[in-house]
Amino acid sequence: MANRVTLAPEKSAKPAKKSPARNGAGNSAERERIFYLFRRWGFYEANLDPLGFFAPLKCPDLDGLSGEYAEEARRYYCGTVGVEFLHIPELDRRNWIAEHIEGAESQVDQKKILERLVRADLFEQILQSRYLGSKRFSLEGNTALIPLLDSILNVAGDLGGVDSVMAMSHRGRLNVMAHISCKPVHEVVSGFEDVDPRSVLGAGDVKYHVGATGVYTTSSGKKLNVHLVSNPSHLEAVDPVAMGRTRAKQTRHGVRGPEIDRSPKILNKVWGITMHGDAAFAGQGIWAETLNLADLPAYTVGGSIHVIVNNLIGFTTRPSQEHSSRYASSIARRQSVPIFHVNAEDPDAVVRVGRLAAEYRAQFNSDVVVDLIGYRRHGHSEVDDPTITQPRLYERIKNHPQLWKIYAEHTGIDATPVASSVKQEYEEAQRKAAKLTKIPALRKLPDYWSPYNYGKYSPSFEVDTGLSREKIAEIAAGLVRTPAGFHVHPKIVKLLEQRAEMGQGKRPFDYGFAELLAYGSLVLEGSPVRLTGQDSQRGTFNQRHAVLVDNQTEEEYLPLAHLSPNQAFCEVYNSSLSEAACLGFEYGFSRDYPEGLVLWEAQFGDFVNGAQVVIDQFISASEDKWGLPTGLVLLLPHGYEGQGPEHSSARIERFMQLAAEGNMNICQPSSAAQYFHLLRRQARRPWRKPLVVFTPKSMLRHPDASSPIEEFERSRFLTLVPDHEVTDAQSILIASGKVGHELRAERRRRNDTTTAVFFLDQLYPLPKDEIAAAIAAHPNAREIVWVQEEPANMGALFYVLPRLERIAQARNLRVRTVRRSASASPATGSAKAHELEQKTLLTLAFATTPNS
Ligand SMILES: Cc1ncc(C[n+]2csc(CCOP(=O)(O)OP(=O)(O)O)c2C)c(N)n1
Repeated sequence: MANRVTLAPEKSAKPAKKSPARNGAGNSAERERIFYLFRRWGFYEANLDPLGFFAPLKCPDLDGLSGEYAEEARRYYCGTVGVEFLHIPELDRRNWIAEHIEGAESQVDQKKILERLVRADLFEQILQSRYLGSKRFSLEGNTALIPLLDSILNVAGDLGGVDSVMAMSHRGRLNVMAHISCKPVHEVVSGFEDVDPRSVLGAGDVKYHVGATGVYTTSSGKKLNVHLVSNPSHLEAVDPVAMGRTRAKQTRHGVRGPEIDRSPKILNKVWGITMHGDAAFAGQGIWAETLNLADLPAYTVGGSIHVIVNNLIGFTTRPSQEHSSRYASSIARRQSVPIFHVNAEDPDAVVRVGRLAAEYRAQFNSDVVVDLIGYRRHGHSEVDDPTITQPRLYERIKNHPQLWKIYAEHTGIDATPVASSVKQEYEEAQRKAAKLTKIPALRKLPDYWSPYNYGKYSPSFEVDTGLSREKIAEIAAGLVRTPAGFHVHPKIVKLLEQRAEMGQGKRPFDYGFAELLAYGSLVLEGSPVRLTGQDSQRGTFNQRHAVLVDNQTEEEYLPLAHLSPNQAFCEVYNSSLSEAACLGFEYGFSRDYPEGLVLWEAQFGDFVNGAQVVIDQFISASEDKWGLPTGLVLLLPHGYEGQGPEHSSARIERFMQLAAEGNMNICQPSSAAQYFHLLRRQARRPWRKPLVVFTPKSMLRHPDASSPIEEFERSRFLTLVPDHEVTDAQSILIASGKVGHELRAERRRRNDTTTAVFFLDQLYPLPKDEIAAAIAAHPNAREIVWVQEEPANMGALFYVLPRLERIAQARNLRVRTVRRSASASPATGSAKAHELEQKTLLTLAFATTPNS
């Protein structure tokens, strides 16, 4: 294998398009046999690595094949493009690819390609010379990415595209910002100047993580908004976020009242394009989870284009240490997705592959993978010395010319004029950046954000959330209505009867129906609702039944989508069995649907830790890092009920630890009506913050937590629920969630009239004034007791205690805490041990301290 790939000569002599099946007469069977083998195995022998280290693999099935047919097929399938597509079961898709690969080559604009390569390379070089020693994660070695994206966007624009949502990590990000997101070069470069550090103390992000939005103009003059999604360092975590944003933008284009149009016309308006490193593509689970969402009704975006910016290295690690497969892309083979491998030093082939990928996506609304194989000119970052670990590779790279020079020589186009004008232009941009005194503002949020506030809380955001009895009755009637001929399951017939009674005020509401009442009221008021989670349609605890299933046909019916022809849309989906990708997707959706109530539900609260990266990097911090708000809701079943260490805790402590600067609301509603008001508050307030809700399990239908209809008429969610049963308490117990009900039951059992029990329904921001006011209603109280089910090292204890102590100090009250002993695991595995522990908690809570 030569050290350097010689570019394939301009191939003009390919035969005209012909269907593989319709080809020739006499020897057609033999031709077809040979072509089949090359279609099946040819990619192994393709010449994909510009430096020749990743050599073609001799394939026994192709060994010894010669003659006219073999030569022709080899030209198509073993050149600088290798296609994996015979794992796709759909024949029309396979035929489409074969016809396009074996058809006449499309024209490319070589002058334009050269100009883009010059820009991509010189951009990096100017940064290298001006900011030596700064990290920029250069694209050099894979600069063909820029013409590749050009060709994808050109097709997108011609097919009606108006938006493209892009995700990528560090590598080449600045280059893409400048050349694809079309952020002015001096603004991109300004990141290196690091002006005005005081404006971002404790906040902001590094230059190669922030997002960029701009307008891209295609060759035919079409305009596309390009949104490069802000990205944390955690590789691939941004993928589901970009997909969720794509889906939300498509939904915006397709909403027709309660209906959403997902026809190809709408899907082609918004194009999701994700870029990946080869090591990350092969290794990161969140990416595998995201890919699996591609064709699911809850998540599909009508196909995304995935580009592996493959430099055959990950930091210092070789591919043979990164993945068990020959290609980094192989995980995509589990789905009906074609994979185009292309040598990044054949820019004409790269552009053609980009075009094919985009056309395929539009034709079949399918995902596509483009594996762009180049190299990495510098170390992992520019301050790393790669010769320590890859001396042979870097010896070769040292003498390897830049792509634009290779391409100029190959095409015979004189690159000197364009190179000198681009150089001048970028040097001028650098000088302009050096003179800036303020960080250029991120592009402003889209117009649909303008009715909403974020940032600091103001009491003026509060709105009444109660409903009149008539309204409740009307919504409830709609929620129990089924279409004529729909066969309702006998158990659900009973449930619907009970729900009808709730709506008429004849029986108290449980959580399940209170929740649906909230959603129903919102869609009627014009706020869309989207709820996803594992088994969320029925509800893990058999409590929700948002989606009804015909007992004979298994057809599904969502009453929430049929309340009125003028309502907003409602979607309730069972999700894939993923936490990270599914939560990331909903975060992305919420970013582009502020007017909607977007909820993600964990099956049990503890499973949320599978999505910890999304919580840490996006939900709790995106406003602080990137100025990007969200009103996403997390529903996390929580409560100590003797089900063992794994089904008890949604890890309240982790959310409390992430809480700062008013970045989210963390709540545990103590009754069905409180849950109803909380959900309505989240949607109706003109203020967007993430909301974490710890939801009940055994209390879902418990009479103590059920609410009479009057509770839905009252105006608002109470952050603290005071105690009206005991008027002059000596001891005040403060708890959140189920244990509060157990404390009140224990008080009844003891005929205790001296102990008040408050529910803290909002843990963060802590309602200090409300707590102080409720305490003041008990002037003879001697102590405040914080009671929690969680062990001492968990729950809200560490957060609440010092703040309660400050409130208590003002009244000279003692503060005690009652909780399980600190523990390495959240809960006991024995139901009996749990009972004993729970009894002890209650006993200790009522063990009032003697008069002091
Ligand atoms: C989840 C995660 N683990 C580890 C890292 C540290 N890290 C940053 S880049 C990198 C190598 C990535 O290699 P590859 O995906 O091939 O992209 P490249 O940098 O080569 O373009 C690693 C391990 C990270 N950013 N995220």
